[in-house]
Amino acid sequence: MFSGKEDFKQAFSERLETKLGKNAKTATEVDAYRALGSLLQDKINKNWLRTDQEYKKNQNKQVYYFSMEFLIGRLLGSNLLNMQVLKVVEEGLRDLGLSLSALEEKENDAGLGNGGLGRLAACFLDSLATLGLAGHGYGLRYKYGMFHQQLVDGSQLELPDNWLAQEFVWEVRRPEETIEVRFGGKVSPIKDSLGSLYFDHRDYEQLQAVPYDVPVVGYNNETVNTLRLWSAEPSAEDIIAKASLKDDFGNFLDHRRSLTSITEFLYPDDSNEEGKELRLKQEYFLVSSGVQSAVRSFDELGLPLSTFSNQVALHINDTHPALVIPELMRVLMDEKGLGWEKAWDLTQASVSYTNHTTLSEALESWPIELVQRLLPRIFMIIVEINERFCQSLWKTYPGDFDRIASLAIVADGQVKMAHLAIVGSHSVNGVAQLHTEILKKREMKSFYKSFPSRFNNKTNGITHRRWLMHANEPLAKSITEAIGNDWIEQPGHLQDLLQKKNDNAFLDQLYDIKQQNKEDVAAWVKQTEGITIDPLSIYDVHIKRLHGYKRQLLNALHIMYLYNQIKLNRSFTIQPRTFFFAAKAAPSYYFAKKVIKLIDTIAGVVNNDPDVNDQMKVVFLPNYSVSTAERIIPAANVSEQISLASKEASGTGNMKLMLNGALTIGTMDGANVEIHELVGDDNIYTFGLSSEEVLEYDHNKLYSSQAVYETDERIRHTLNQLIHYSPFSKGENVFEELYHHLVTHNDEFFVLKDFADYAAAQQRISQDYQAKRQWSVKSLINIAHSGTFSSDRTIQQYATEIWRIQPAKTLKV
Ligand code: B1H
Repeated sequence: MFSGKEDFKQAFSERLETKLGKNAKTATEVDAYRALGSLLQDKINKNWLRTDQEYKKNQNKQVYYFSMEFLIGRLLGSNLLNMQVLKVVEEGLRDLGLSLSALEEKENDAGLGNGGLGRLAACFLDSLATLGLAGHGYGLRYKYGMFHQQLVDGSQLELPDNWLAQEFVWEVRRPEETIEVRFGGKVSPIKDSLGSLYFDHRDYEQLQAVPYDVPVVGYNNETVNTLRLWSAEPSAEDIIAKASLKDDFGNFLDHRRSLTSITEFLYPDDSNEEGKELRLKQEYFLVSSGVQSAVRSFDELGLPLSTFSNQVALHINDTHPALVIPELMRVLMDEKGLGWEKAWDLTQASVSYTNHTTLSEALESWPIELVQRLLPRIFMIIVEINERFCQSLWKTYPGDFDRIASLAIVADGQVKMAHLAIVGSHSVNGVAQLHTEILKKREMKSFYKSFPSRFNNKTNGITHRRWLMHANEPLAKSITEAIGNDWIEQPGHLQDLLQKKNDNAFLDQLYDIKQQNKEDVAAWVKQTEGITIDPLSIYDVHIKRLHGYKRQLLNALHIMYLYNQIKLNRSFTIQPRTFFFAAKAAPSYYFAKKVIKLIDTIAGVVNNDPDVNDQMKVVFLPNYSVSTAERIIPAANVSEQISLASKEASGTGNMKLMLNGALTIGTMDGANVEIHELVGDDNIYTFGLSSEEVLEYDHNKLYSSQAVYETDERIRHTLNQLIHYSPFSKGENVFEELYHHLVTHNDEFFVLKDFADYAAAQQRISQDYQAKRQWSVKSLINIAHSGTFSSDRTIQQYATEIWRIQPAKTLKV
């Protein structure tokens, strides 16, 4: 790489000069960032080419991970880390009067995702490359990523995220690998002279999918995989055809705009299906370009088509890319000439599917009319898949119309994407034990009965390289000093930390590192938000998308309650706390936006009231992003994971916070259940209804929020402050709907039901935090058990149990 600091300095200065015509004195920080990125890209390119050649030479099976989202964040820091040149570069830059962390700040976050699902895809890529596995991402190169959030008078304002305005130094445009994608038109079956059937597709609209490849650098090895992001462009023929209509140049421009609009922006609706035509176009655009490109790479191997599924695995990240199934069928039949059965066997054997949610509002289904109009050939294939599937059901359950209707892929005027994904794949997995059990026992029960061996669990994971080694360098360093560096490549070794449970010097060190991180955050909050916070207070962190089921409202009401206690009873004191929130609401999610407004209002009241503000502060960090998470997580003491049990499929923020020594206050939901199992009762604060109880209450309509409201005086008083004159309502009726949601409309997410138990758990935290040494031990136990949640573990399981792949032998792992 670089033979030393001086070597780096020379190469860097040369690059500044040759690329930008600058030197260390005249260069801006952005210049320096771009020069550094381009220099690293040179180094990466060598291994990138080699990795590709080795995979081809060894005929390694290739995994293509199809995802509408890759929330990769910044790449400079993690690439430097994985390439093992962080120190050399940092010191070299310092000699030149530049600060690496300042340059890192100049990189725009690649915010090509909503939240957990997209970030998971990014962590998986890091682990695939690190384990030397041939796994690549297929995604979309959205011109505008996740919107920028601003708070104006406490209300969320969405601003476009023009992240490509500044050059994205890591991508390489590869026009020679362009793929044609077709929409619309008419398809008719035609018999040729030999009597065989083919499908004639006319009057379609043709688009070019141009790939932009981003290298994915493995940690301390020679593997560089590819994240291929597709961008929509009008095809050359189309431009010529339309441009020749000279008198209609305006129409031509409109046409061009409508074509390129496919990859214009990321849909910002986390867990909520909008059903927009453009979204379906995006999904098919990703799927068609990815499938065709995977098949093209397979063709280059010169192997018989019958070996396709030994060479290629196509993984779909939720149902959004489920059209991979009919698209691969189309290519295998219409372009490669296979018959239905052979094509179907290869398709099923290649495709695997991960489910990420059981929320009914997030389940994708598309109107028949739309699918037929936009994708006529794909629709024909879906109908045929459905026919054959229903016929097989009829054999097993003759006469059972209801069952067959409930399992059908095409029913009620809709194409049900989850049904398509299950039927067309060989593996269906949930993302945490509890979630997979719920899929098997409830949401997908009938499918599970028909294909039990298809269902399996793969508990999510996170890359400890980004989330510990990069985000919290001092902690990583101190862990290595304590137990050596085995944990870096085998995160299970973090368990060795348990030996340090009674080591006072080490526990002091843990405490001091956390304290320093808290001070850094206090300085940053002061600078960016103008709020003074106490670094000795408990940092209580609730960071994730805003959604009813995630229950930010429960946390907010509890803060109001604490505020009231202190105000009413001057001898009542609490262990000082700073409550952090960060959350984006989907732009059309009215309820979620009201909760943001409430949190901001509470912050205004609490932070400006001298009676309470030496004991509590509330901070809403705007524009939650990967970079914000990297700042706040290392400073957290308490991790809020308080979703209504059964609703959060897994969660991954819970894992990142645990890895950084925060203690979880959480319901027995998603992966919290597995955290609890690992750390034991004493090292986590669990509360609330269990998932069975929730399902039971829901099923039998047993819950009455009104009854809770009437019996619990604390709740009644707090809720009344939303509608009566109070410091929070200020006599206006801004929060009336929240009140009615909770009281009149029976509180869909059981906030009132779990309130008392939550308050009690919070009180235990306040008490326990005072025993400083004991708290550090708890924190250590959490860190020690977090190795289980490394995405290296998760990816190893996907590799052996689903994709059946092994590392390339000739690359250094
Ligand atoms: C998750 C989504 C999601 N589940 C629809 N489902 C989307 C659904 O744009 N859309 O239409 C976008 C995202 N995201 C999350 O996945 C779960 O809620 C988390 O519990 C889980 O940890 C994460 C990763 O598995």
